[in-house]
Amino acid sequence: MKVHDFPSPLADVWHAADSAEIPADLERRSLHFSSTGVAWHDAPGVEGLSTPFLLDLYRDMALTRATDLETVKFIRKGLAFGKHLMCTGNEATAVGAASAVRASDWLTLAIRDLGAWVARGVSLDKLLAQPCGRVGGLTRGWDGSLHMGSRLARTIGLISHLGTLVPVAAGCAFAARYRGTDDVALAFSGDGATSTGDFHEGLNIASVLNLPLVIVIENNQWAFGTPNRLQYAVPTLALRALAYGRSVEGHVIDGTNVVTVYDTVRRAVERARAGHGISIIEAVSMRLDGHSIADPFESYVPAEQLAQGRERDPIATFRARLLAAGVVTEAELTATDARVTETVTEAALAAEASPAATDDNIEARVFLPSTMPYAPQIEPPAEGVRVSYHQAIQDALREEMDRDPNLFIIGEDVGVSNGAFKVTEGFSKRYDKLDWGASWNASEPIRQRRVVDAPIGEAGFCGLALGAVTNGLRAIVEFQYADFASDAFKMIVNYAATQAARGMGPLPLVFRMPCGWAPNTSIYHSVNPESWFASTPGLKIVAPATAYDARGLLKAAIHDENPVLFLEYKRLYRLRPETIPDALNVAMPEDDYVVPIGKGRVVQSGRDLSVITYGSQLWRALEAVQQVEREDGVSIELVDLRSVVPLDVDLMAHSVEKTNRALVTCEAPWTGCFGQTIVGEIVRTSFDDLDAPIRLVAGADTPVPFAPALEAAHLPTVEKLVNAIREILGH
Ligand SMILES: Cc1ncc(C[n+]2csc(CCOP(=O)(O)OP(=O)(O)O)c2C)c(N)n1
Repeated sequence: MKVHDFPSPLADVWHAADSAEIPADLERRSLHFSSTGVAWHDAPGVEGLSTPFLLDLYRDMALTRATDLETVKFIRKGLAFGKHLMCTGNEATAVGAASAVRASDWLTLAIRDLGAWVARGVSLDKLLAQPCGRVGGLTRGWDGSLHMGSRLARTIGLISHLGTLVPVAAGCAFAARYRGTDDVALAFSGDGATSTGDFHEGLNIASVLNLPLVIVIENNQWAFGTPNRLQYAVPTLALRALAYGRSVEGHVIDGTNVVTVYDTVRRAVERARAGHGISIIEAVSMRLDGHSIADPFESYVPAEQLAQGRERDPIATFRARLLAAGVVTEAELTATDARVTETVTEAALAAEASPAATDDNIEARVFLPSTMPYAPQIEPPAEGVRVSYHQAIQDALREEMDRDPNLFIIGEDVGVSNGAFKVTEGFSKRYDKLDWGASWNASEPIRQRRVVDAPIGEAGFCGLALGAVTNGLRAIVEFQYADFASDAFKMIVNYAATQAARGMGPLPLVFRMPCGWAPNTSIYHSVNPESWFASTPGLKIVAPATAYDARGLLKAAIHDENPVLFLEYKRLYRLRPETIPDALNVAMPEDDYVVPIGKGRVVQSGRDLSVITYGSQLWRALEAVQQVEREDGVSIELVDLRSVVPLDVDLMAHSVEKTNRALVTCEAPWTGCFGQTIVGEIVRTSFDDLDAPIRLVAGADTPVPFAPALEAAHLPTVEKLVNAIREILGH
């Protein structure tokens, strides 16, 4: 693409980027973009670095290559399995960049970053045991070669979903700054991964919050089988830095020269550490092997391009450069090569000796144990305060924010305007001393720390929260409506839910999701999202229907070491206690308490039928139960499960054992709703106790409509429940 006549003040920048002979120019000089314009900088020589350090860089690249090759040998011998993605060609970028940060900085990795592990000093035994599914691997057999991380080494391994880790890296940087340290986060990304929305959302939020972040784009010309020219339409990816803000800078550098990478990243890291802004470094190289070892890449990569890439092999060229500069001898390099071979051979033996991963109880890996600071309380007290559902959530949040200075809230509009439903009313003033009315036109930067207004982009702010929590904070993410959680789906199901299985330790994060039907909310603001998430192990899901449960479950969720989805029902928010039916207008104890996650409650006991539900459907169920009891003189037990995952299977079984009849109801549409899972559990545990078929009353299989008559046709109304209850009782 040629854009010489680009009609804007940025024309010179575009011109420089567009006409640069990449990669040829980059051997000699690097291209730099900033808000002040474009500049070329000479590539650094080896002279400024000590010989031992240069030899370390050489050794780490050689160790990376040798470990990669050993893994392929393992696969051929049948010791390792899964597909291996080689890093050949990328050693200089991974090793150079990872050597430019300190141990307390965070790294998030992309596909070809074995070299970063090596530079971080993580044992090769672990790196080789990983693809063999051995106990000695970083995930102890729970994933293969790439998807491994180490909290200890402050390194977050790739999850499969590309782009996801840029917001997560922003979160690591957020937590560093939150605690007042000067640590930074460095995120690696492939060139292809830059096309994802997450990459953009992460950069945007990091730039708005001025976080200490460095991005290294490993531009190896190909994303699997797609060449760059079909991936993006800018002359270089680093040019995009200018779109993210005045203090964001871009560099295009030779990614095959370890010294250039090291030097550029080191400067960018210092800049980030000093609070001067984000840098996007595009390190240009060539993928010298297939996407994976199963990929016949020579059938689609032009032979000439591959030959050019092989001439620029990062290890061979560095060797030649060191010798040409006269800083090391051939003998020193040969001795280093011999040590590399020896180290990898020893590591391979150790990996082979590591036992294969087996486990008697694989489910124990899904959730980490949690300790609650307050007494668990299953039943509400007879006497105590009665507040609205909204007030109960707000009180729980405020009390926990008061207690734990490491707890923060992030979401759209939660600060300046107190949140879409005003749940965080006054929080911004209380915790961040932000008085927007007085400071809206002041020139100083806006200070938000504990109550953070996020730019619109659920993946961006959820990812930020995930990174911050991985780096030691606790977080509450507020979604404006649960419906928008679909924009953050991979953050929740692919990152948060897998944290424990990936061996990355606790993830104390609550996703607050205002959900469910309320009058006229229709298609996009009414979802009951539990079945989107319940089939993903690793997420706890709670669904309180009373103020008492909301307060107790929110506190339990905040203190849980695992991600919890807190479903809050917006149609219940503002109901005043005096208007609430007695059975649901439950009192709260004076003292702090938690409602244990996974424990339901019998709202009223009965003999003839068990009505089992959760969430706001409890309200319709109660009305229906009371009507049938009144009109037909029967006795019905009403069970509120309160939690969806884990599910209180015992409570349901005990109830059905007593009544011998069951009706399950939930508000979500019929097909695939969580009510179906509940029915399945009752069949599994209580089939022999049943004297009548189980009935399920759920929403109709339509989107939620808008007009009142259509709403009534869609919803599992009191009338539909009454009819179903009578049918079962008449069986
Ligand atoms: C969001 C997402 N879509 C698709 C894939 C499948 N996939 C795995 S690797 C890859 C190409 C990655 O290219 P790039 O980001 O340039 O990294 P490289 O492999 O070149 O280092 C694709 C499409 C994925 N992992 N994530």
